[in-house]
Amino acid sequence: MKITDAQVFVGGPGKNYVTLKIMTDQGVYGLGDATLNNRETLPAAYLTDYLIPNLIGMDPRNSEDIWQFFYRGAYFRRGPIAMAAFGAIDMALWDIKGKLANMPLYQLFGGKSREGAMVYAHATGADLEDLMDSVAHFVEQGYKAVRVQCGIPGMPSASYAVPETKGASTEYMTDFSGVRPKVETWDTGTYMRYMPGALAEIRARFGPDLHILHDVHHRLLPREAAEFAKSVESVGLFWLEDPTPAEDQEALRLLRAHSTVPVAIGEVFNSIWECNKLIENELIDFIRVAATYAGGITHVKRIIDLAGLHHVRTGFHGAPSHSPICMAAHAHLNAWAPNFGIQEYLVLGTPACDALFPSDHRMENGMVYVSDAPGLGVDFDETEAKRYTYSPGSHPVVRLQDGTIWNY
Ligand code: GCO
Ligand code: MG
Repeated sequence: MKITDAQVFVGGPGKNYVTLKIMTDQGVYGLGDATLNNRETLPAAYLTDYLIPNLIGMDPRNSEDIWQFFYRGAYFRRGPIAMAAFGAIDMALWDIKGKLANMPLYQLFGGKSREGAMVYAHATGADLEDLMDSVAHFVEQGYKAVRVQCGIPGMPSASYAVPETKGASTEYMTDFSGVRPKVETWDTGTYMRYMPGALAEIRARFGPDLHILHDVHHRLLPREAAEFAKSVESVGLFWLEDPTPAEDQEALRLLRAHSTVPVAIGEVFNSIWECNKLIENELIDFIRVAATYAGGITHVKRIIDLAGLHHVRTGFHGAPSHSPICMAAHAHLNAWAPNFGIQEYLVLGTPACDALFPSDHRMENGMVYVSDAPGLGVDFDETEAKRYTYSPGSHPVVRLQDGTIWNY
């Protein structure tokens, strides 16, 4: 069996999804997601210029060997661009494998460990009252878990992932007016004084059963993160995400020494080599990698298995940055993984997205039910794809009040 051709499409409803389609001489094709948010043309070029010419003629069933060929063959290993490109190929090869076996992927992994996989939504608000409305909206829809982010009184502009005005659109993370970023202002002291009380009010309003998550988005120093984690302990968070920039992994020992708050890290990691020390030293509770830029299903499965040895559960990244193809890969991994924790969930279910990526993975009452179709169980409508083109966008950048650049 041979790969005969592969194509890359960039575009989508409100997002530049990077979709790979691999064709074979047996008519079976596979789909992969190489979307690297706000840098989408780079994995697309890596695929088109270097990887696809090598793929043609390979046997698509040898997904492990193909993964190793590209990973080791690059010599300059890892990095989000390469790993997103390898990830897309890997997903597409697993999709083909499942279609050949006539089985949904979770069966090839070892079957279902659960019926539905719990997901969390993003509740946001320009202020706390606005956020409470947003949480209530998700609770009414049956969500059991929500990530909560709100504007901070006294903070000169919106803090991480919140709209600037009440009830405004949730398109707060990417500005598609070009590649020059808008600037947000951050003040750690204001955040640290306000947020613990706000989280306590959310807990008081919604009661003990709701799983509340909060994302610090890498903005605190290690000592500040330890103080913050200690101060929110009574809220009973499901997790505190990215309390510090994760380059300095030893720094988490300070947080661990002062707090039992569960910690989730890893959405910017692209290989097991960035996760292994955090996992082995049991400095985190949830690992946040994504099948897209952590090298696909083959590589993420290795991370899941390592995590399982150390009581670390999964909490895969599922921001709107990932297409439904990556989310389908996660749906299969989540159905199988014995150490599944939760899934961030934003993309599936919008009519435009469903039209471009038809699938019967189902979301109901805050749970995802995996599709039983062979392979990934998601398709790609190329006619629909013609409606979209690439539009450059950017994450905001963050500065302190005196102008110093800070962490987005
Ligand atoms: C999350 C993330 C995202 C990122 C985004 C960057 O927890 O979902 O922090 O919101 O900011 O994916 O591209
Ligand atoms: Mg995050």
